[in-house]
Amino acid sequence: MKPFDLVIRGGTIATATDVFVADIGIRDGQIASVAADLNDAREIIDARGLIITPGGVDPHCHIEQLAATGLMNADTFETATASAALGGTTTVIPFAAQHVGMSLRAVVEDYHRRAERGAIVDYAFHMILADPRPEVLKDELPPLVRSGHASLKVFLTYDRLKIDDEQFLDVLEAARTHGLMVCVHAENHGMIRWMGKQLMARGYTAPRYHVPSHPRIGEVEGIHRAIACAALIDQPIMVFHVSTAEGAAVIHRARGEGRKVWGETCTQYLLLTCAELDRPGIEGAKWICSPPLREPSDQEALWWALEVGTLQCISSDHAPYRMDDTGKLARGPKPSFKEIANGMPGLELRLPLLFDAMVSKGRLGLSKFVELTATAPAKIYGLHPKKGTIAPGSDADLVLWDPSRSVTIPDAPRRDNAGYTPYAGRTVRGWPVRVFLRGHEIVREGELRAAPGAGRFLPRRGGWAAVPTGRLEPELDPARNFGANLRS
Ligand code: DUC
Ligand code: ZN
Ligand code: ZN
Repeated sequence: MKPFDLVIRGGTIATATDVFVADIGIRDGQIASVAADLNDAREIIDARGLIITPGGVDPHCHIEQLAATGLMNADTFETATASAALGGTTTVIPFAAQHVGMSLRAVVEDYHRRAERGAIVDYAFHMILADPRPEVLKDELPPLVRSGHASLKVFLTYDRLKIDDEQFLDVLEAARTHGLMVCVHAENHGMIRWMGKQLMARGYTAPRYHVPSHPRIGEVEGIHRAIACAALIDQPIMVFHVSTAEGAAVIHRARGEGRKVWGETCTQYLLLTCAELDRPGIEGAKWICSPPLREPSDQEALWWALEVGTLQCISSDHAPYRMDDTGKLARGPKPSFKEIANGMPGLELRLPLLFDAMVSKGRLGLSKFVELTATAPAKIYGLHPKKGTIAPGSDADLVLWDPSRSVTIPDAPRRDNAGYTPYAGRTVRGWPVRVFLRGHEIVREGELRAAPGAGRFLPRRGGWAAVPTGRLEPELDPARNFGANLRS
């Protein structure tokens, strides 16, 4: 047997199920062995005292994405994935965003070109369907599925993105046919528009009014409707960015009834609250995202939902807009809350912030940290066991953490293009000091060692065999379930 290319010796290895000390032998970009006393290697790294986790999988981030308003977000694939790498994330799933009238095939090709040029970490895409007209679903979707695209996102709100219930059912049926996961932005559009008008009419225009303009009950209704539509078609869905206790409770109940529903929340809903938007002037715009930041009690409920498995992933929902006329202030220096681009940066700090909260401060612990930020997203989106774990045969995507290092977050992050971070001034304990992608060291001590283009596309098969929990059919059998609702 030829020697290992690299042995990482004596680190504390954390997977979603175990924490143990061992050596990791790497050959040809993959983990070849996890065992004691591995020796025959061209290079050996001493990792004693460090914690080793799988590279993070961020299953929801917006990169070089054109919004329906025509605004381009602040990051390119180069800047976003550099920031991902520095924070220990080695796989991202951004979006290929169709807008009304566009060809889905052309959109996906365009995002492929951009990612091939710029990506520093590995990637797949969720296809956003804003215009699921028959030729898109019947003619364009099947070849895209065959070329490795296995998930979609739809919006139940946003003026130029939202689809109605009938269109949603068409998408769910097409997804079922091809075995795709359907991710949903689930908020009630009419409530958001109506509340926005009421607030504006009363002169409530400051950033903080973004919060009541997305009423909590609107999230509850959106999630409930998404689950009901999915149940009619018998199609699994993932509810993105759950922000409220009540929203999580809807998913909890539905899963208890055997519904095929999964849920994620995001770093910001766990670590920030709507109080951030109360800052004077326009400053609160930095914290505008949708759904909005909520209350401390929601944070507690979301942690609980993660603990018991109601929610399975923590993503960044990285959606960077600068505080200038290219981003948050594109509609003028003093925009109303309705005119401010939604989203905040988060790719780089997702893992360090969560390591601090979950490992250093002890909330849910190391294995749950790995599960929520790497293993479960990899499983749910068809990337496991290549990604998301430390085991023979998996890609050697590894993060070496110094658990005792404390870092105070500076005003602006080092690599993304947002120009600010919502977490400035916080001190976190535990820091990713070395990051490996397929056995190559891409970050050492804050220095990026990989070039744009190093990231690879990760084709995924349709089908839900890899989903970790819940009542999923391993294979698509249209005769088995579909139509039961129509017959009864
Ligand atoms: N909300 C979204 O739905 N997407 C991007 C960012 C945001 O705030
Ligand atoms: Zn969304
Ligand atoms: Zn998003």
